[in-house]
Amino acid sequence: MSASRTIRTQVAIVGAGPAGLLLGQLLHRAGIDAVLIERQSADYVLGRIRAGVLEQVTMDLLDEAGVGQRMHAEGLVHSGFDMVCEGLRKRVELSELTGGKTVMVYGQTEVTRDLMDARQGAGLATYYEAQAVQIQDFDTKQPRVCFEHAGQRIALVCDFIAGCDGFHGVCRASVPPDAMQTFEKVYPFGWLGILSDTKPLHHELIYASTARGFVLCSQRSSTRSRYYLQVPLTDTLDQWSDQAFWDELRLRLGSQQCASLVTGPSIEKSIAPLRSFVAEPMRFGRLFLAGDAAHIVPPTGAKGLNLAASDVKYLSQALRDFYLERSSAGIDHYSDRCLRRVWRAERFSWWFTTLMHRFPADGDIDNKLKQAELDYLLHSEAGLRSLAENYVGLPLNFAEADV
Ligand code: RFL
Ligand code: PHB
Repeated sequence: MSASRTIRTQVAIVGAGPAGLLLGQLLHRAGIDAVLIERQSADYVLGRIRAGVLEQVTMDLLDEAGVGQRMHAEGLVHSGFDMVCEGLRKRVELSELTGGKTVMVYGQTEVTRDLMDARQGAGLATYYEAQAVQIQDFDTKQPRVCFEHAGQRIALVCDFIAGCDGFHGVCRASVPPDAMQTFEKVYPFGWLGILSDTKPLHHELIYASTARGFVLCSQRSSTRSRYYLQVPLTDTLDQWSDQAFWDELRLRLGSQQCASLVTGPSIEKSIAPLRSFVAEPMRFGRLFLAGDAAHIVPPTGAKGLNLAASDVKYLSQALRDFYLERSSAGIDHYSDRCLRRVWRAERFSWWFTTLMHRFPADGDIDNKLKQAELDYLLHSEAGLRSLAENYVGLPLNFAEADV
C-alpha cells in the first residue's frame, strides 16, 4: 500500500445501492457534504436485477431528489394487479380500493442508473471498488471510515456514518452484539427469476398460488418480462435451462392463462433466498443503518426498495434538521420512526408470502386453510381493501403523531 490520505466530510455513506445513492442526492440538494464508499464497481451494481415496483412515497422522493424525469417518461403506472388461485383469476383494483393510488413499474437498475448519473453530473465523490472498508469511533463525535482505494489507504473523517451497505455489509456487523437485537425468519424456498426480452404475459403483474408453487409474472417494460417461480432452496441454476423454466411456468399457470405467453432466451437468471429480518435499533451513536443493512423482507409484497427509500427520507430529514436547524430531534427519533413503518411492511410481506406459497411442511389442512383465506380475500371488499392499502404503501407520516 503506498500513501495514506485523510479526507473530511460531513456524512460518510457506506454502500452505493439505491439507499446510499438516494441519500447522497438528497443531502447534496440540502447543501450537506457526503462521500460514498462502495465495495463493487458501478457496472457490477447496475448488473444486479432486483426490485421492480415503486410506491408513491418512493416516486415522490425520487422527484424530490431531482431524478424522477426518466421514471415518469418510461415507467409504467399500474392501477391494479391480478391474483390467480385455483383457476380463479381476479384483478385487485388498487386505485379504486385506495382512493386513486397507483404503483410504478420501473426497475431498480434504472433508479440506480438515474441516481448514478445525477451524482456523476454534480461531480460528487464516490469511491467504487473500495477494499477493506472499516467503520470506527461511531460512539464519538468524530467517527471515521477507513478503506483502501487504488493502492491508497484513505481515512474519511466525518460527523455521521450512514450504513447503506445492504444485508451483508460491514456497518451492522460492526455494532457490538449486546447493543442490538435481531429478529429473523428464513423461508424454506427461494425465487428463481428470469429476465427476457419478450412481451409480458399481461399488461399488469400476476401473482399466482398454484399446487406446484408460487408464480409471479412481472415486467420491466412493454417488451421486457421478469418472471419468478418458487423453487426448493436446494435447486441450482444449472438445473434450470430456459426451456425447463418456461415449461414449469406453463404447468403452474395452465394452458389457458398462458395462451399468449411469449417465450425467449433469458438475459439474466438467478435464485434468491427469502428472508424476514429486522435489526433494532437502527441508530448507534453517530451510525445510522438504512435499507437492507437494517431489514430484509421477502419480495412477495415488493417492499424492500420502498422501505429503503422511506428510511432515507427520515434520515435525510434528520440530517437536514441537524445541520440547517440545529435540532437533533430527527436524529433522536430516526430509529423509532423507521421501525414502525418497517414492522408494518414486514408483517405484510410475511403474510402475503405465507398465503401465496406452499411450504414443504404444509399438510392438507394448511393448504385448505390457505385456499379458504384466498377465497375469502378475493371475494371480500374489506379483505381486498386491506391488501391494496398495504400494496400501494402505508402513509409515511403514520409514525409522526405518536413518536
Ligand atoms: P443494496 O441494494 O444491497 O445496496 C447495498 C450496497 O452496499 C454495498 N456494500 C458495501 N460497500 C462498501 N463496503 C462494504 N463493506 C459493503 N458491503 C456491501 C453493496 O455492494 C451494495 O452496492 O441495499 P439498499 O441500497 O438498502 O437497497 C435495498 C434494495 O436493493 C432491496 O431492498 C430490493 O432490491 C428488494 N427487492 C424489491 N424491493 C421492492 O421494493 N420492490 C420489488 O419489487 C423488489 N423485488 C427485491 C425484489 C429483491 C430481490 N432479491 C434479489 C433479494 C426482487 C428480488 C428478486
Ligand atoms: C419484480 O418485478 O422484480 C417484482 C415485482 C413484484 C414483486 C417482486 C418483484 O412483488
